[in-house]
Amino acid sequence: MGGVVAKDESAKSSLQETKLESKIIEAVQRRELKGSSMKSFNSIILKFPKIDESFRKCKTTFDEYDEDKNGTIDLQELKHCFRKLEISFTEEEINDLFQACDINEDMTMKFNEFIVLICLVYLLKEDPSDKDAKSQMGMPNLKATFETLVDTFVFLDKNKDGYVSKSEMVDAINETTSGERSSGRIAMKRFEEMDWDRNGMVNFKEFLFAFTHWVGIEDIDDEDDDENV
Ligand SMILES: [Ca+2]
Ligand SMILES: [Ca+2]
Ligand SMILES: [Ca+2]
Repeated sequence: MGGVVAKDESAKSSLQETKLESKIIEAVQRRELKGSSMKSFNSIILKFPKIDESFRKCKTTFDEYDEDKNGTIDLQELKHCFRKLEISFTEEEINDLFQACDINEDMTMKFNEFIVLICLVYLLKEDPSDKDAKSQMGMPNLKATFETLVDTFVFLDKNKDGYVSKSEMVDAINETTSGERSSGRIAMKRFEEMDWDRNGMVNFKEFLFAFTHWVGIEDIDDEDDDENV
């Protein structure tokens, strides 16, 4: 169904797979062939503070790319940043990526949107033959966190179709050792937070956004809340 391109951009539905979304699913499925080292959902929750820390370290880089220092990265600034880092994305790919990550549709990347975008770049540019680390976008620290996140997603997506379903989430919880069962309710709540459109499926992008939310990245620019209309 990936060939069906949305003609009406205003009627953006998460059920329609864009070209980019199909590519993301393919990349996730490639990773899924390698399996996951994750043992339980709880072991992931324990990593939240570390993930938070590594996200926060990227704020300096984010500010660097924010050329006009208005607190967000617009499409032009993002293109400069890709060019500067010699990341070989086409104009169209950058546009698609920008649109996909601009969750609040204000035509700019807030910090949490930028983090998700970088993680998607990591995923899409991952190429074993690519020895130079251009896809790291000047943020090598994020690499380990990105690996953890992919590993977690692979752990949850048991049937390897590129989506985490509600029943897969239940399975993941049931695999948790009995002493940790009480965390099951929390994990279910986590799932509902990830599944924005309530269609019972969570894709990798939704999953990444949920993480930035859980570890509190959105709070970073809370000082600018007044700007929200
Ligand atoms: Ca800016
Ligand atoms: Ca935005
Ligand atoms: Ca699945």
